[in-house]
Amino acid sequence: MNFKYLLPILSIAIFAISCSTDNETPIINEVEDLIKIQEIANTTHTIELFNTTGDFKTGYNNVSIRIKDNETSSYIKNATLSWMPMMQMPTMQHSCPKSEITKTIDKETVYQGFIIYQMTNADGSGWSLTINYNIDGTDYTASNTITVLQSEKQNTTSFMGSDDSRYIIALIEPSEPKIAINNLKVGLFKMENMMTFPVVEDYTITLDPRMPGMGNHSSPNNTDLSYNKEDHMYHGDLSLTMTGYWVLNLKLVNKHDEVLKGEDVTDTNEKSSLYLELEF
Ligand SMILES: [Cu+2]
Repeated sequence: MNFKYLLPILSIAIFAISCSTDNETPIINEVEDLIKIQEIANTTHTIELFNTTGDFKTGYNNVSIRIKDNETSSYIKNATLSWMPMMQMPTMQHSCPKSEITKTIDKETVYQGFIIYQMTNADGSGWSLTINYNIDGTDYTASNTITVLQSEKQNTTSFMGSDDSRYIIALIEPSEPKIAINNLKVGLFKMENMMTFPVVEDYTITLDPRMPGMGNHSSPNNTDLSYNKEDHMYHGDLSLTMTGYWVLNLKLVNKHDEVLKGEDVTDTNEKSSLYLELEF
């Protein structure tokens, strides 16, 4: 056979092979209902970060993650991941509370976890995010700066308890408050050091929601928050009787019934020093 016939046959063969390879690994989109926050790339992979808003904000952030192979553009299904958010301050750096990263249930290419940014700079700067991951026994890392915007309302706060420990508390649910008894879900973490923020177990968080704009009235049928061993969060009933701005006055109580932070709301004390806010 003449060489000039061989070349087109060869290229058709290569085309056919690459087509069949593509067909075996279709690129599936499992993040259609999410918005991309940012990509963090290295030479081999691109880490894609998603949530429902497309922004990182102070407070609780539920994050979905995909790892794209830069060469094949396919998404990795069998990675194990961990992450380290870091804030660079003028004189030191610190991390924040975060979960482990697990495969999202019923998804092949999506992993998820949460990060609770307790602060940010006015322009959203200061934070970086490092993703460490392992695929088929090989370790990789990808890192970049991220933007964390300031939430309008106080949905998280960092404070010193009377036991000289620093704590971080964050509002998780309701993400869409309703005029109803809402399932209130709060995360509580101890700042063990600049990098370590373990969950605090078996404390109690008392709840007294008030509307400062309307004579500081409360609502009926609220319950204090107790620790749930299943999801490692605190749960209680939050009664919201009307739309508007609410202050959730809290007191943090340890296992020995000692109040570590916060005060009762009274005629002379409008607000606890420990509180979260919401508006709807
Ligand atoms: Cu900071």
